[in-house]
Amino acid sequence: NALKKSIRNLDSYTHVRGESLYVDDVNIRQGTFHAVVFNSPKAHGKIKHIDYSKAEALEGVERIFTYKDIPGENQIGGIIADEPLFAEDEVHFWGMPIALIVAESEFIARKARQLIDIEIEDLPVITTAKDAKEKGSFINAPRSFSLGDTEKAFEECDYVFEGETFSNGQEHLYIEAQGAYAEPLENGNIKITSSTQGPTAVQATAARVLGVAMHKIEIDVTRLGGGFGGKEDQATPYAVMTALATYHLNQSVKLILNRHDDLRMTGKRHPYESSYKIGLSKDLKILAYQAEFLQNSGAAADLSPAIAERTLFHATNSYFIPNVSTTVLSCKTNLPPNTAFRGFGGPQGMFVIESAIAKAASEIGVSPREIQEANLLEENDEFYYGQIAKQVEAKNAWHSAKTLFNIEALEKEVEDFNLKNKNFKKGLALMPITFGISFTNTPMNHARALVHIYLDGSVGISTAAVEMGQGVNTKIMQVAAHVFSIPIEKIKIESTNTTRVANTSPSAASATADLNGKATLKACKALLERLKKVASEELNAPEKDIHLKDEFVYVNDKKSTLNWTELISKTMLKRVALTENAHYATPEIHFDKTKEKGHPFAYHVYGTAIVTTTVDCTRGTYEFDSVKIIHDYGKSMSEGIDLGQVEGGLVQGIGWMTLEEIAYNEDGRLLSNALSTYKVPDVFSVPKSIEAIPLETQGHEQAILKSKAVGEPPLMYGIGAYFALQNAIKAFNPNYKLEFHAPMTAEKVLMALYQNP
Ligand code: LUZ
Ligand code: MOS
Repeated sequence: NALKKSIRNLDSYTHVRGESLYVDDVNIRQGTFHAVVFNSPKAHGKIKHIDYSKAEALEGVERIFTYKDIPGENQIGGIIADEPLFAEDEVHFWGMPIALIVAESEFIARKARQLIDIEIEDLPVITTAKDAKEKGSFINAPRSFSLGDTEKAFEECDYVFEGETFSNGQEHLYIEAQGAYAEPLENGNIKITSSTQGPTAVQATAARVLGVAMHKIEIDVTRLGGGFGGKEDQATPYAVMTALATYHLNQSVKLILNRHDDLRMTGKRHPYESSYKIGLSKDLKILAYQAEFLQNSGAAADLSPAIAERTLFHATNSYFIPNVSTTVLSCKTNLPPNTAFRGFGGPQGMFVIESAIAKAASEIGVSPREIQEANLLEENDEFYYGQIAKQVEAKNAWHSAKTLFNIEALEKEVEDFNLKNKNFKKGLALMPITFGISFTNTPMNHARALVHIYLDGSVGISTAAVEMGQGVNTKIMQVAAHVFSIPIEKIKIESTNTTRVANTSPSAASATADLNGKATLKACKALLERLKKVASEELNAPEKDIHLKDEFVYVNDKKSTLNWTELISKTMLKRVALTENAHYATPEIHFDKTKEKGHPFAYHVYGTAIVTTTVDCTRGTYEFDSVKIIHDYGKSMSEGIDLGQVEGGLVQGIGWMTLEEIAYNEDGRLLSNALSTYKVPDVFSVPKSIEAIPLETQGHEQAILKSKAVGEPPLMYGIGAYFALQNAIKAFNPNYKLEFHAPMTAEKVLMALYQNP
């Protein structure tokens, strides 16, 4: 049974042996050049003069490419055409690409980079969203969603609270940095091996920049060493740069950013400065909620408008609120363009409502969880963007978590500990999540699969899915093994290649296994029908009685002598096609941007986490004792892979909320520019115990084999870590005034412990 729980990620064997192939492992052809990007040493300014002569004179330097060498458009912007590949007369962020140095080796290219003289006349630098708002610096027009009448509702509230929050950016820190390898084929065609989540975006942008037809550019992706959203849009420029050099030199060119360049040049999760107003009745019902989100978009649009939109979609998290009004402003600053990051703006929106609830609870003098519990979404509630909530599991997850993990006992443990201990305090928080599955941009929700059965009965599958460690290839293989009833060893998942599967959406939005899995399911089922017809002719039995099971043809429940391999060769002899290409588009979804209402999501994923922390009140350091999660996997088809996604997402969310601190100085220079100054979770900072128990549900028809999307939702459990820390601090320092300024680093915890003594 291909859907067994014990299925392993099919890459695990080559991963542990160090044999898995990444871009840097591609066999390069003789004479390949290596490239390094010359990028801006200032965040904002006019380029007065650049002197490349010393760099060009260095032995081993082949050529330096600038915007002047671009035969097509110097433009890589997707949603908005506002981002050049190479700067022309102005630079807009520290690290903005200006030129590509191509040399015999990376070492020489790097040395040449140091020999470039550049003179930049400084222009004013904006690094914060608030500053951008004050100066009227925006990417596009604001977006607003609303339901009911907030103004009127606030007047009827017993309690109204206002406040501000900040959540910082987050570095993707994929283990494999950005990189690409371009090679010239015949007739000016170019093949690019790219570490991208979006092969079609790379292909289309390369064609645009080179001024050639898309069919001249082929993109191939074997796997990524992590993406997390950082390679949805921002793998593109580096791939295009290698293609540009290959176009001119007719030779292969390889560009792999080193960590330092990657940290400095690429965008991150968007920092948000937000303000909220929340109104409640005496019985703790949230009657009105208003929020303004200032998104620090960076120097160009990138995916910011779509990310801003998802912030609005998730602004009410798991709660039903009858009167809501939210606005998001994408603020243009002089930081590298910020980009997709697991959760895609959703976590930023959810942090604000959780902060508002914590603030209200603290002011009213109740536990936040009373407010959370009183407002959980129910069946047929209306999300404030118009979708009617169906198969809602918010309360189910919440109450299951409370009972299964015995919340009373956990809370008593925390209380007892805090009574007995002076210098250590524990804190506990519950974090419910609700996350919408689908690209919010409806036209992106489709995928294709190309399935070949070879004449020996082995199977090769190509889809638009990019494997980035999330296990999507394993799931696709399971789908095919399930339909054909053959062992997974008979199936191979091919690289993701634009010549086999074209016009694809990026692997993103947690939707990759659903979209590509459904396309694979459709293709396999079509092939199965053909095979059954052949078997029915061979066995003289009606087609409806034919089944495939464990590599044999069955007539009703009776095993025939015809096995899978023989069936395939019979099919071949009858000249019946053993290849199928299928297209899948998510049904029923729609969204009207003029009204800001619709049904944008195929379904939602739910869950609840209970986070417990212990704070060392002398040092401000902390540990997470345990995270106990009830998660809505639907009917998981690959429990091990899904559990890995929950654990990884949780830890990444905890890192964002507590540990990872991106810092730019006033001049817009990245200070946290190495792993010595940017701290990510490690074995010492992961929770001492993580449990993630499946919620008993029926799954959802639009999820692949009812196995729900699992990529992004668990990240938001990490928000609970922030509030657990707040509660521990309050236990030590009752005068502490709650602050909502993430990440809650040890330094900030220490200051909070001794605030207002
Ligand atoms: N990418 C995108 C995403 O283009 N649209 C989305 O809605 C989305 N959501 C989550 C992650 N990436
Ligand atoms: Mo994404 S944040 O590339 O799903």
